[in-house]
Amino acid sequence: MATNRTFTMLKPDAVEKGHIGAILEKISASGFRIVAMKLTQMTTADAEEFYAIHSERPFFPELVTYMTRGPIVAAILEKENAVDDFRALIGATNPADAAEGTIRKMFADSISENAVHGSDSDDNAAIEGAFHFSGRDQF
Ligand code: DGI
Repeated sequence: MATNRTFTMLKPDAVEKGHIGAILEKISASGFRIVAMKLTQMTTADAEEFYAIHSERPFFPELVTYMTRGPIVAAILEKENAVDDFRALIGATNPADAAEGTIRKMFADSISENAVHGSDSDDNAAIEGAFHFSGRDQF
């Protein structure tokens, strides 16, 4: 299976609760190599662009407010089958539906504050990684 990359954000709720270390530990222990990483805060324009696909959904204003209210950890991760394996590691969008041992089951409280993002395709991983990192920031 090919080595490829995915993009993740540890969202404001996870950072506020002090879960950065525990989540990164779980990501590393699951075999992902950190290719790029930073603590940053999204502007309203950033969040509206990043989540543009959801702009017509009723939860969109709440999503933008949540994602901009404090710092996030943005990172690019590398592993064989990275996109699918990382989606499996984080679990279902709604933590109530997430499997035991997944990051959302362990660290998220609700569908609207679900602790972590993971790209849903190789194409989106490349787009989302480039949204946050230039080529020279990727190792
Ligand atoms: O790829 P995911 O993050 O698992 O899910 P997604 O791309 O469908 O949605 C992006 C984010 O939008 C998700 O992590 C949380 C939020 N969201 C999605 N569906 C709902 C939602 N928030 C609320 N409040 N209600 C929803 O139905």
